[in-house]
Amino acid sequence: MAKREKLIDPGNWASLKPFGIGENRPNNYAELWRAAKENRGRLRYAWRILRQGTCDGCALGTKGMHDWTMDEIHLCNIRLRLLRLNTMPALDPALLADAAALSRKSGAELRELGRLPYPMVRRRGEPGFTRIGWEEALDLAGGALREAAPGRFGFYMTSRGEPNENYFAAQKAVRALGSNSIDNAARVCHSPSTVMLKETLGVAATTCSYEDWIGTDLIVFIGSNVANNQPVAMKYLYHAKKAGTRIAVVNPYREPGMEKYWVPSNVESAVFGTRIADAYFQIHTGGDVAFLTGVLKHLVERGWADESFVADHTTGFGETRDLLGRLSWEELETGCGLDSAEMLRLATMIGQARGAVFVWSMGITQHEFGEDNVRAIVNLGLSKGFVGREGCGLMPIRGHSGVQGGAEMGAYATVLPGGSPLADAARFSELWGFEVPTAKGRTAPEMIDAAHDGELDVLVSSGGNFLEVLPDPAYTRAALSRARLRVHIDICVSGQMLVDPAETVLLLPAQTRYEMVGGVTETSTERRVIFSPEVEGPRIEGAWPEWRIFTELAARARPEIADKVRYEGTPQIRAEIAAAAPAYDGIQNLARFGDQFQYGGPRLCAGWTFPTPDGKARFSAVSPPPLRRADGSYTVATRRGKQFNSMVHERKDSLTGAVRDAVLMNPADADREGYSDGDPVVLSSATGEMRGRVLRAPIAPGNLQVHWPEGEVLLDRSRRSPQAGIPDYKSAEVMIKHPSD
Ligand SMILES: Nc1nc2c(c(=O)[nH]1)N[C@H]1C(S)=C(S)[C@@H](COP(=O)(O)OP(=O)(O)OC[C@H]3O[C@@H](n4cnc5c(=O)[nH]c(N)nc54)[C@H](O)[C@@H]3O)O[C@H]1N2
Ligand SMILES: Nc1nc2c(c(=O)[nH]1)N[C@H]1C(S)=C(S)[C@@H](COP(=O)(O)OP(=O)(O)OC[C@H]3O[C@@H](n4cnc5c(=O)[nH]c(N)nc54)[C@H](O)[C@@H]3O)O[C@H]1N2
Ligand code: SF4
Ligand SMILES: [Mo]
Repeated sequence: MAKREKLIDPGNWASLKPFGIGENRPNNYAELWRAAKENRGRLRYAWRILRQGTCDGCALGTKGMHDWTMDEIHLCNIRLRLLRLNTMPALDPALLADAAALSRKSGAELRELGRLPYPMVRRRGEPGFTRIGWEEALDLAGGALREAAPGRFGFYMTSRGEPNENYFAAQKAVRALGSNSIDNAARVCHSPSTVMLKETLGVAATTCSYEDWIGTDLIVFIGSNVANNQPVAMKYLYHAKKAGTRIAVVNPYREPGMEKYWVPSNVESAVFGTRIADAYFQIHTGGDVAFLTGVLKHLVERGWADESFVADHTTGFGETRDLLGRLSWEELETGCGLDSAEMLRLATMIGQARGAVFVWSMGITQHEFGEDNVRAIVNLGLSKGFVGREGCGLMPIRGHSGVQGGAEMGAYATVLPGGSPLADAARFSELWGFEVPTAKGRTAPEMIDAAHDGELDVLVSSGGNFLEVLPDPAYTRAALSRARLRVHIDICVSGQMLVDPAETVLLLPAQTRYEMVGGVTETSTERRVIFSPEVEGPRIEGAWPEWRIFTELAARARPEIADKVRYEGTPQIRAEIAAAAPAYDGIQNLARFGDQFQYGGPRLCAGWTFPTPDGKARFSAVSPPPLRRADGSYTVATRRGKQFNSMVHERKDSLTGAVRDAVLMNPADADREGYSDGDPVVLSSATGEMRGRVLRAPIAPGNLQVHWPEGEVLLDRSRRSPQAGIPDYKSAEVMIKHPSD
């Protein structure tokens, strides 16, 4: 595959206006200034974190400010915005004495108070938190865990910043307590991708490397907005385009950053911008199965599929082809809102490509039919044998830096370390010397259900903020207020901590990944296990590494197995990860800055042997889901703006121009309803109402988008996907009205 890049390439310029004057685009130099100002007093520490640490933002993965894909600086404004979480000093514990006053603050104001310095407790009837010692706090929580039956506690972990070592120690501690009820943010993120890739290919991770993007014939982005969410990926795309790669985007909204982008550190792109998408397919929200199946139908009917690959290395193609024959064009067109000619346009791009990478993200997974969406993508990839070779791959691009490792370490209610099924518990019982349960644990949303129904005595939440990351905040708030003991392990204050205690709320201060003695590892989207050393700098006196908090909780609850769950440090945890998860063999040798390995090599399924029972990949016959929208209603998806998940950073998203309460609406819909830009509107669903302001935007008609967490009030918590149990964050049915109506 040709990887030679053109020196300059005006064909890919976004604009002849230098620096994209007048366009919505982030100002990266202002971001640098801002970071310097925010971290003043701790600038040297901030700089060491950037230079020596593995980025704690998204899951592209770095060593310091470099990576393994290109020979350039790797840094973006997400990382700069997150720096302060690592450098800020401790807060004054007296500030936590008045929970009601704190509840009136925004999430950003709470974070800005500073780092949690000591364990704090608040009992029912008390106005706020008071300091307690670690011993007392651990005994209190350990005692409650000892008394609770294994079905009556749940552990959740964010993926924000979390290293593999914390996940591994935590899941082992929970299993030592006799339960599999430990889950992490991967559940609400890419869980349908992992479960379906395992079922269809026998692997549960991205099959290729980022370098497969550069110079391949085609990259297809489906429900993924890397311009906002993995910004350095835009640099990879700049290089890919210069090497001749074409890019197609399947998305209801014409993401401005996916159309054209100004890569700040590449002179040509910084001045003239880069045209990213060569073709844009604006389907209906939830229209992916219909659209991609239509594309597949064209590919198969025109004889563009790779028949020998399909015959020799896959099963299930017969049923899929039969189904394609039965599905009418009309049905597929109505399902996605685009006509068969558009399906043919993408089919032609795929048909002509010698290699292609399919990249997908939350627009695919966060649906009631997330698994079917992933199946439809895998079908397309398999039809051309676009897996296991150079320039080809299936890539569920990951969000949080910790999220790829979270489930692979077993911090997951449905699998053990290394993705082993719960049925393999006996192997782990032998390894660890205590009985590992086989019953499925509660997933994150199920923990909240259990708490709501009075069936949870202890809820331990490491980071995250259920009030802002799950549908239906009123329900979540009620649930939180019913768990007898809540333990929040965190680095700063968040809204969920302030919900009144049923009996007791404990706050336990954690260290960041850069503070942890012995260093830590994270796993990136491309399965690279990267060492991140301890970075010299100021420390929060009372904060503990999380692995130690989890293991101490288990040790206090079950003193008889205390020595089986305790560790001396992160090197010992890594040694045990290598023993528990064979793919991670090698992690025990990572000890210095720059140490890393890519498990499975650059490409999984290389040589077309699939680790499935019969060695073949599987097609799945998937039908488009029924369209459920009632007359006059709209489908609303929640999206990201200038934020890092529940942590909102800015009122206005500089890529889209949307302010926090913007309701992105198709101009024809806005005209028909009589709305101009900025007009106040109320969106109402069966769950709740949200006030917003219309922003006319290039989005497929009948579809709306709002930011989350604000949009969480509209979402139906009972809509979850069948296998992975991911909440449907991307298609709520709403009516729209003027506030005075
Ligand atoms: N700056 C920043 N970076 C982040 C994060 C952040 O919050 N802020 N979060 C991190 C995390 S945890 C994650 S998981 C990733 C998320 O990264 P993304 O998945 O890219 O983020 P989202 O904004 O949720 O939306 C994805 C895209 O799906 C589209 N979409 C919505 N519904 C549909 C649909 O039905 N079909 C299709 N084809 N497309 C649809 C939306 O228009 C949007 O462009 O980003 C990570 N990186
Ligand atoms: N409506 C809607 N909801 C969604 C989504 C969506 O697209 N739409 N996306 C979902 C997705 S993809 C994801 S991944 C989840 C994210 O869900 P989570 O991972 O649960 O949430 P975050 O917002 O990333 O968590 C941020 C909080 O974690 C804490 N924190 C920050 N850094 C650290 C640290 O280093 N250690 C510890 N222990 N705590 C820390 C802080 O309290 C901070 O407020 O949200 C999901 N929720
Ligand atoms: S693109 Fe992701 S990994 Fe790279 S610097 Fe930005 S947040 Fe970090
Ligand atoms: Mo995510």
